[in-house]
Amino acid sequence: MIDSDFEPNPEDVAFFGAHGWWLSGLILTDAELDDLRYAFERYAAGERDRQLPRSVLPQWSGALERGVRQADYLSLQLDDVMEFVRLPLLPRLASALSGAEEIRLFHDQLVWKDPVSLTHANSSVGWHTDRAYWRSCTSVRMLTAWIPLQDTDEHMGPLAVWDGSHLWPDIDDLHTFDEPDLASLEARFRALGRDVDVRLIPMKRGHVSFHHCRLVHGSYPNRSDRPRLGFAIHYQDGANQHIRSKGGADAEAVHLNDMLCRTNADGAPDYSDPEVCPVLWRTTDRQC
Ligand SMILES: O=C(O)CCC(=O)C(=O)O
Ligand SMILES: [Fe+2]
Repeated sequence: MIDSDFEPNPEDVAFFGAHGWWLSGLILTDAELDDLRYAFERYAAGERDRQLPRSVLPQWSGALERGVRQADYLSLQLDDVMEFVRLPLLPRLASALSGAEEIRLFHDQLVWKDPVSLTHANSSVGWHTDRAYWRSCTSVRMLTAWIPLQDTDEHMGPLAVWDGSHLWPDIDDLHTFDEPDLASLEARFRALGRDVDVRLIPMKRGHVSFHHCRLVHGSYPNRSDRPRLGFAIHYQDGANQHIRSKGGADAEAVHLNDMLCRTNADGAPDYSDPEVCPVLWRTTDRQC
């Protein structure tokens, strides 16, 4: 049965705190997921309801030659996707799991994996942390909801995590989403004495998983005969702000939001710009 009013209990919150991820029961309806899928098909066909404030990306980015492609900011371009992102259920769960009283949108991304074929032999997503891409953020409590658009069993490249790795000290620079050699990345951490505990999270359509921004995660190739679509909604807490910091190789950390958000009085990107990063949940209002 679908439980759209689901409330996490203290054990769920403690599980998220200890493991860095959490899997819901069936909480999304067929109608919600059908509308979302239809919106993604419209996007693939080149349709948009609105344009981004600036054109910052091509229609698809990623490793198209390996069968992995991403589309960003679909909520800002398609009304039905924004309607889905604004449903209170998922931001409410993000608030409960992270302990943040206010949840704002930070970014969203569709990851589309074609089935394995001769040309698309390695459609893995490299082990990475989302935090590595968010070094321009003050917050380390940010988190992601990952929503499969179809039943996603262990052969289809479901989300995979390194259990408990959000508590490790040395994962903040792991911007290796595009690095398909999963075994080498694992070997690097095993050599440091880390206990890499890979957990696959097979999911039914209607399930949602959440992961902490410091949790190492990725996914193996899609060995089914159908595309694997996963929609990630990335959340920031109300206190999050832009900060100047090093992003890797001495360059300053930059996020695409820096090109899209309005600037504050100091000229820094304002991650609370309601056009780009709307408030999705406030515990004090119970709903926005
Ligand atoms: O869809 C995937 O395989 C990766 C998703 C991901 O990196 C994320 O949701 O943060
Ligand atoms: Fe990620």
